Amino acid sequence: MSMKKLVITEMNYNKEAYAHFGTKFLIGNGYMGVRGTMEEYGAEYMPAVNIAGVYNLASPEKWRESLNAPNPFFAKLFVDGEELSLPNSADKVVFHEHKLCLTCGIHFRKTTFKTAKGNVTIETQRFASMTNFNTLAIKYSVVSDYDCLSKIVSGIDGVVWDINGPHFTSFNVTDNVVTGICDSGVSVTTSAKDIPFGDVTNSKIENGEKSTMNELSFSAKKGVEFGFSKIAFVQTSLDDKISKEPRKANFLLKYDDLRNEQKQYWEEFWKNSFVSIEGDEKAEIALNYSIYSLQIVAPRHANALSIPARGLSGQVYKGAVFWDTEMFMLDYFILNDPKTAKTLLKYRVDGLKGALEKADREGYNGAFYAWESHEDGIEACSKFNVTDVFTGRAVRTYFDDKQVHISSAIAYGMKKYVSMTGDYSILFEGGLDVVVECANFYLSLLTSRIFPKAGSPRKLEILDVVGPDEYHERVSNNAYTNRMAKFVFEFTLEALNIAKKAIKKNPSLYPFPESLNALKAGLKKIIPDMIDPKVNKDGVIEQFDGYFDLEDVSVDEVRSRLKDPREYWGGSNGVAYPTQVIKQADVVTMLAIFKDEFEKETMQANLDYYEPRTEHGSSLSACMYGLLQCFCDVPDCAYPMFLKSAEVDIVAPKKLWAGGIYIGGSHPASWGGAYQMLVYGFAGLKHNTKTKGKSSISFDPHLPKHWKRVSFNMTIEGKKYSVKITHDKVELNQI
Ligand code: IFM
Repeated sequence: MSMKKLVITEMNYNKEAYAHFGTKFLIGNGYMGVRGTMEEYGAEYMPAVNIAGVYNLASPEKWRESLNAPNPFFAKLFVDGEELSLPNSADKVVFHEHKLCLTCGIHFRKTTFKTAKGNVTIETQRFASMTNFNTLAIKYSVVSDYDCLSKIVSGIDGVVWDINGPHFTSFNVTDNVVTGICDSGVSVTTSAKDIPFGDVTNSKIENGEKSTMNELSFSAKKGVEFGFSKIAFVQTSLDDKISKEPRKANFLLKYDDLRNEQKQYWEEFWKNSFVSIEGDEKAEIALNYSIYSLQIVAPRHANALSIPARGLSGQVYKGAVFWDTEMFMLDYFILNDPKTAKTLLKYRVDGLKGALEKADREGYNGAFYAWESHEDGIEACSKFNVTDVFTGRAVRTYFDDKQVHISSAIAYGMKKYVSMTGDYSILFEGGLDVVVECANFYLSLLTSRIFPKAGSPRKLEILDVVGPDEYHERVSNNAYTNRMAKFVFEFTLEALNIAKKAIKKNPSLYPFPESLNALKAGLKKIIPDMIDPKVNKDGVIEQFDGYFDLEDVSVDEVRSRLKDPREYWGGSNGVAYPTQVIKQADVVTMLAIFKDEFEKETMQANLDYYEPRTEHGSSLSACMYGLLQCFCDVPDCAYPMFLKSAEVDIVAPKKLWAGGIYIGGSHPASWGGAYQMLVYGFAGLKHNTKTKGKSSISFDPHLPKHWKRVSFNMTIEGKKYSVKITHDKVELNQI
């Protein structure tokens, strides 16, 4: 597969775009993400070294969230006493280029300032090492076209951007080391070593209360480069718990060696993971950007860790893990990096404790997984999760206590992993307990009416939930939730059968208590009694009881009813609530998942009905519509949905506020959704699970007209394949 150089570039300085570019130019390595902000930016411009899996609550009236480490990339330039920095010196900028090289995993910046005497150019390159997980590196060079006396202040800035902070209530600062300490005892240490180059005339260290800075003075000659390289290390007090290996500060590492390693890592990575889309460079770049982005948030350093809904781009959504991982991102890892896929699922095994506690707290049995999950499955979602923009008052939301479909996503993830990798080990490492407890949870949600409507049989229903469309809260018989609950029952039976067989061969694998036989018998009886979705005369499935009776107006009409663009559309006060306008794919998600159970006409009828009524207010929406459009063989309609998903963080964001809450940052579910669209939608991959010990791989491609050929590699059941698809040919080769 030929691989072009993949680079994302922005020319000219745009002060207003700092939040968007911080996300768009993100680097990371799974241990941490570093926002693509300028080196000289202070906390108000949202720089962040966001750490995976480490959380803190700053004070009871705030929300628990992930931590940002003291920033070792801070640097500011002074030339002949004049500060040259952004945004302060924006009026002096004569050239500005901001680049992210996906091919080598390095962030570049070049800015030329015009001073009274001539031009001064800063060039930086920096990366988060893919081979040394707690390690960051930067090279900062300056060149002027006149002789000057310069100073670079380079250090570790402990004044970090926080949403629900400040988290560090005390600091330990010594030369080139800053430790931020939270009241909980959790601490984060950033240490660094600067190696200056050029004619250094003086260097001294200034330690403040929260920061340590090197002041490097240079006597600079016209045209001669000066600056520094720096290797930095981030460590947390939880490293031993989270990481596979202890994380050390290794000051023997050299910038150039690390950079070479970094380039080699990415070269190898792309050899296997580049997806070629001949005939559409824009789509190719966007999809590979999504793949790069998934790779930089993949927790390869950990045994059991997952990916937050905003990746490692900051603390939005509390740095929490959502159903986004299992429903949207997991497939990419299953097909490309099954080890990481297992790490993601093991996070849910560790989270079972929190899920059992949540179910108990809410009055159910089994495992009720968190809507916003922190370590050990703790629910991070507040019962008042949005703010009324007019009164400033917190509004009661039902994301955490009624979004019961989250548990089914975890079981669904287990099923996908087991069947596509052929690796059942996860079931015996806690996965089976997860699945069984999810089944117990849904069993405890089932209700049957004592007096069913005349003529209708007594059926099992699930009442009072929030489905994927979060705008309509506390609804009954959400078609998606009901089908997913049924899926959990079905998969539990399958998983228990797998377990029984494996235990026969190796009884020490899993203790199979008698209660599981009883569960099996119970599930078999219950499945046929579950209520079927309600379908109207046109084949449209009702999203929930009473949905068709709601006001039928357009998305634009509902939008026009907003009195403030930051208003929350959902909940009983929201503009969408009394209407059929929905936030994101709901019935459509169900159809995309269970496509083999429905006729094409039904899928198309539902697409036609729901698409005009969907705001796509969530980045999880477009890819599900796009997938279903592919399954309905209308790939050219699916194409804009694909671009919307793959380009989500490349183009300027449209919606940054929901009910007074900032929701900017990166969108891993959308990246994963774009990947699913490519592989399952356009390429039409089908992995048919084992019957009589055999499984098969087939393709039902639906390429957009202007695409010539799609090529990618994938791993299924431990075998690696190369796939090449054109409009009239499918080539699948084991490699
Ligand atoms: O998980 C999603 C949810 O479905 C819609 N709101 C945003 C969450 C995080 O991406």
